[in-house]
Amino acid sequence: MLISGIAGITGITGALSLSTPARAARGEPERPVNILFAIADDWGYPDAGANGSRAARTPTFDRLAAEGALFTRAFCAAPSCTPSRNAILTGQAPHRLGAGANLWSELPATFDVYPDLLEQAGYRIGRMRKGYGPGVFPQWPHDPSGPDFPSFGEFLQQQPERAPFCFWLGSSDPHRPYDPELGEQSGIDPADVDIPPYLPDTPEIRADAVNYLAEVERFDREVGDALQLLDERGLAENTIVVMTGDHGWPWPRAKTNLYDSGTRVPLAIRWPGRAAPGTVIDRLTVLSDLAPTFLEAAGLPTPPAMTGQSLVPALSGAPAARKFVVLERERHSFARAGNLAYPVRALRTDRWLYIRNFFPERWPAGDPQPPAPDRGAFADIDAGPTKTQLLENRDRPEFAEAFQLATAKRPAEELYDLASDPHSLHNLADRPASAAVQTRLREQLHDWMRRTDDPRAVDPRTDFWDNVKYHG
Ligand SMILES: [Ca+2]
Repeated sequence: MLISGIAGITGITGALSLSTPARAARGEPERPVNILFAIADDWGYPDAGANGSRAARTPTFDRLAAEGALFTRAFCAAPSCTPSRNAILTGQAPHRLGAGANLWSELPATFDVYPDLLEQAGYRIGRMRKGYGPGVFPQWPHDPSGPDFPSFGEFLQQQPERAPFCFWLGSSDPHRPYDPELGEQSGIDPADVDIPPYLPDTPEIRADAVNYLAEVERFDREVGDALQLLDERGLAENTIVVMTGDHGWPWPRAKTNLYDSGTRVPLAIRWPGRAAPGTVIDRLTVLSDLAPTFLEAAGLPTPPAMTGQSLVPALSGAPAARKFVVLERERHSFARAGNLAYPVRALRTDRWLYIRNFFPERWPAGDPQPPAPDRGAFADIDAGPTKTQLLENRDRPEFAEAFQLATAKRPAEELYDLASDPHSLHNLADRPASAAVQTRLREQLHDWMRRTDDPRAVDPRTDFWDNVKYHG
């Protein structure tokens, strides 16, 4: 087993409360740790206290970071609910999951997901609220993230003493739409909100952001309640707690985009005895790394199909070995005539972001003309006050640039130097000074796509994901 170094817990009853080394010291067989996975819906990297936010108060996230490890370069595999969650569950890059790379799709039951693998190894599994998806799963006995429970507390009440558990705490916060009353009650000062340079800075957009941050804080409180349950039951020392979100915030040029605004996520992991308190990990990490991490924690091998890499070495202090992560997207919502996808791959290094847009003739945020009577314009941008204001004022000088950045067609290749341009506003592709790095990153991306059986490595303009059934 992989657990080591934790101080033995004494004076607490209940088999689950005993730390693994304490059992080992008494000659008893080591027992796997419990796993609590808390995932927000559309929570961007900047919006946590430990990540430097002035406006968001996230004492639970900050506590997990202080008592464990804070990951500063974690990314979702795809900035869209369904493929991001599928990558977490399967430990695989979305392009390997067939229809599962699209929003509102069907995940074929042929793919192994970590909750099932843990269940087969003796874990009890469960989930609350948003798990897999949105999508359908007719071949599965329950949601691929686990059977449904009303709350973590009710799941724990039924927990047998001697079995380990794996629970998916899936919040719907801070997904749109928002309740302005919650924002008002939060007391968050709109003046403390950091408006990124790809958006106009208006009172309406600040108010919209306050409502979003109020839901971030509600998620943080909910996870805080779960930590309290672990404390009360003496389970904290033997439970891995992971807190993250499925992709960036639901704003124009963020969610569904492969810029950091869409892909970079908060991630904290508390694992007593494994990650020293206050550890900061800048290793490039993708959320498909979690499945092999959970399996290794349970003493199980990583299935060869998983493209994710266990975080156990990084949590133990091993130096970063990974040079890049690959991010991707296929079809998000029904946003283009014919329900076409907007296929993109991106390679993210410590310094560079290289993006390949496979259909530069398509509109990245959706067609300007609604593709169907019940759809809006630019339908890959979530509806809300910010989108409304941006679209209604698109011709005014103070809105025009942000509107173009969010909606205009993009070249086949983009290249950004994140050291000087963290918001990816200045495309360096096809400039002589960056030609060498562009060529190197293009080749690294293609090589990774080929090695991981990405259909677009063979046929860059395949229509496979254009034709997958949309269940929304
Ligand atoms: Ca989401």
